Amino acid sequence: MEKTLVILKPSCVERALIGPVITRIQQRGIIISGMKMMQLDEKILREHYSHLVDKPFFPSLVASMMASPVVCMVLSGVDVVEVFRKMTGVTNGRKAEPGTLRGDFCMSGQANIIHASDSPENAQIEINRFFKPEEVFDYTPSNINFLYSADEIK
Ligand code: FUP
Repeated sequence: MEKTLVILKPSCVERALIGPVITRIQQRGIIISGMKMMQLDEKILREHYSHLVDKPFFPSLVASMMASPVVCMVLSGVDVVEVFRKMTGVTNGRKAEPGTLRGDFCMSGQANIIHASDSPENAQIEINRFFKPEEVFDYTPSNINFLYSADEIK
């Protein structure tokens, strides 16, 4: 089943929004396949945000991502990368649609509570960056037949 990498950022952890965000993930029927708290450092953030290192906001982005521990998650589901990007909403929380996680829970383009992989290819790279293989659990939840029809998961 497709997987995506999600980070609940310091703006999520410090604002006590871990619970509400996880509730929305589970209410949607997305499977949690891995989850751990981590303190990120500059090395991993330079890799993770390599497309942004030349931006003027990069130092403040790195500082914001190191301001507290984060919660890293691997989520599984059919088309989960696309589904979860839609649930996340656009980068700037002020522009994100109500009903999205950013649109409901934040007001910032940097303190925007959550990271979500933007393609299946990047998801695999990002999962390998933040998780060891033995930290990702490829189990089938007992309610799987109530999450999908048989032909959707064959
Ligand atoms: P997204 O995929 O929505 O997380 O967006 P990007 O990969 O473009 O940006 C990654 C992070 O850089 C954002 F989540 C927050 C930070 N950022 C800023 O701090 N300022 C900006 O103007 C744009 C992005």
